Amino acid sequence: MSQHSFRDTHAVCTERFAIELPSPDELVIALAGNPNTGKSTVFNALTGMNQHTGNWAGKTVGSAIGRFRHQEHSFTLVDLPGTYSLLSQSADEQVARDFICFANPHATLVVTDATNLERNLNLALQVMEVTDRVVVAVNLMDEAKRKGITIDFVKLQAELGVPVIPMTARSGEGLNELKEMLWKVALGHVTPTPKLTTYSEQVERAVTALLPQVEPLVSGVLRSRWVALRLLDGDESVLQALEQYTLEHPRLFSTGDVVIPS
Ligand SMILES: Nc1nc2c(ncn2[C@@H]2O[C@H](COP(=O)(O)OP(=O)(O)OP(=O)(O)O)[C@@H](O)[C@H]2O)c(=O)[nH]1
Ligand SMILES: [Mg+2]
Repeated sequence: MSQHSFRDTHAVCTERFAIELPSPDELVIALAGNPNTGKSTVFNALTGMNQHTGNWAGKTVGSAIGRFRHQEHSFTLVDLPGTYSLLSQSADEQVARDFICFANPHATLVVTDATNLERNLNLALQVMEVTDRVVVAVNLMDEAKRKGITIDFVKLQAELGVPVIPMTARSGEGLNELKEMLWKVALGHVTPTPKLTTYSEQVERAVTALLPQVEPLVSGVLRSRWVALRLLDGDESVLQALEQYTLEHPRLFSTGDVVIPS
């Protein structure tokens, strides 16, 4: 997925997720993170009263949808249910996964807890496999300070390859920096270059073998490495979602079976 297509994002948001976007140049931001990291606090601080609850196709789980403006641009922010992993199974977690993986948002913000960074970064690393356009917010910096935790942000950003913004959402600290970075990433003024996780030699060999088959099916729609990894997982729920959300792209899974190397 190299170039961002506004048309695709807007079509998928409207048709699949029942999210009405007010104008054709609206920027869509997914707001993800582990439970209790301050996502809704960030969401409320950014959108104020300008929000409502979304409820999309077949899911009982709602997501709050809000809007804000920055640099003459209008943003729609989707506050997703907390999740530890994109490979999880609960209904809430599937909502988060489906939006991040299939809605093609202009940027995905992963809110993390500064006092529990190692566990929280697992989700960030997974999101970075799906899309380049990731911003990581390290929230609860006040708590981290209180506990004597210091974080080397220059190093963290270099290791991840995506912008990292320290913040204390409760007091509004870091919010302006966050908005500025979301704007830059959404419009391509900043191009993150995520450092991707390398798996065991066996898995990497299987991915390499699959890529030539997967690439022509998903190029321009999904990142082929991510799809190859999911095919290797054989996770039924992800595979179903892949089919469900890519029906408009008949190339996907319709040109014969992908042969998974053993
Ligand atoms: N000290 C401190 N508390 C915060 C900060 N941000 C959020 N909180 C608090 O953390 C708790 C959880 O915040 P939420 O915004 O509800 O977290 P969430 O990620 O939306 O939680 P779920 O939607 O349940 O996953 C609340 O009590 C917030 O007031 C912060 O920067 N510092
Ligand atoms: Mg919340």
